[in-house]
Amino acid sequence: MVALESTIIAHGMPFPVNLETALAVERIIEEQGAVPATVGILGGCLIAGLSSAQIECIATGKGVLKACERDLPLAVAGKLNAATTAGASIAIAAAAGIRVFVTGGIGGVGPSAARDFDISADLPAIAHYPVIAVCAGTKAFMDVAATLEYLETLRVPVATWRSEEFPLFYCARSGCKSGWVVQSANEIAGVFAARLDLGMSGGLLVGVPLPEEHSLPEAEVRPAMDLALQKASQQGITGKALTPFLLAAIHEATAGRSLGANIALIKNNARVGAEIAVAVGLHTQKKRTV
Ligand code: PSU
Ligand code: MN
Repeated sequence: MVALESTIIAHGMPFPVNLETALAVERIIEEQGAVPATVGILGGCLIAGLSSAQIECIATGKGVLKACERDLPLAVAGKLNAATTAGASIAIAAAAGIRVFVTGGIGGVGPSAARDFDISADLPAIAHYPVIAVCAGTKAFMDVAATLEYLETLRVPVATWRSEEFPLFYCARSGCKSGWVVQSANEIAGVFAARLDLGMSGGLLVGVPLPEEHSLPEAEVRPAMDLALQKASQQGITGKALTPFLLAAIHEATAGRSLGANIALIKNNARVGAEIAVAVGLHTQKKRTV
């Protein structure tokens, strides 16, 4: 099974591409022989495996909360509808026994974390739950080098998929080396099994560069990001509102090209994630028969 998050649906992409992309991503996972499970909260119920109608509800609903992990009890007690972030989705996926999670970009260490402590709760969730997280990097406006340092502190092994460099979301390369280059889904499944065997609970992170033909030049993305960050600071946007604000501002500044890249990368991640899920399944089966 492959878990998917829903914040990208409710707060990361505009309607109707959000809905079309969410459903297309599920189809890609099925075509690879795995089972998709989009995660979200409806009427206070934590759900891993939303139906298409429920996904539509998250994609179109007004007032759908963005729930990170600390918001889960508030959403349950308040019987709310909420989209779950990567971290919250991983927590719910782990409770459901799902071992692989796919998203576009995870949250990371913010560009001024040394001053404002803006470090995404996605990172401790990846460290804590036994789930393999597949992404195209941290969102590009994060400090990638600091995010990789912090993942080391949190004891999260970080792999890069058939590339030396950790990807930069809209761009295939970030200039940061991962130190662990993987060539196959089977290799990831083997390391994940070894980690569990060693009694080290927690997950792995796999960075998958988006296909070169969809990669935006850094010279185009960097000014768009700088402009977006400047706007956010002028308008006093902080906390959980910051990521959705920046994604929309970058979309506008690149005349929609960032959205095209975002759609391409999540579909690509879904393909790789499904392959990993199948490998993890085979590994577990083999172990049972030994
Ligand atoms: N990347 C995207 N779109 C998104 C997100 C990431 O391309 O919408 C969401 C994910 O759900 C991620 C969350 O978990 O942003 C991180 O938010 P924050 O930076 O507030 O932790
Ligand atoms: Mn944040």
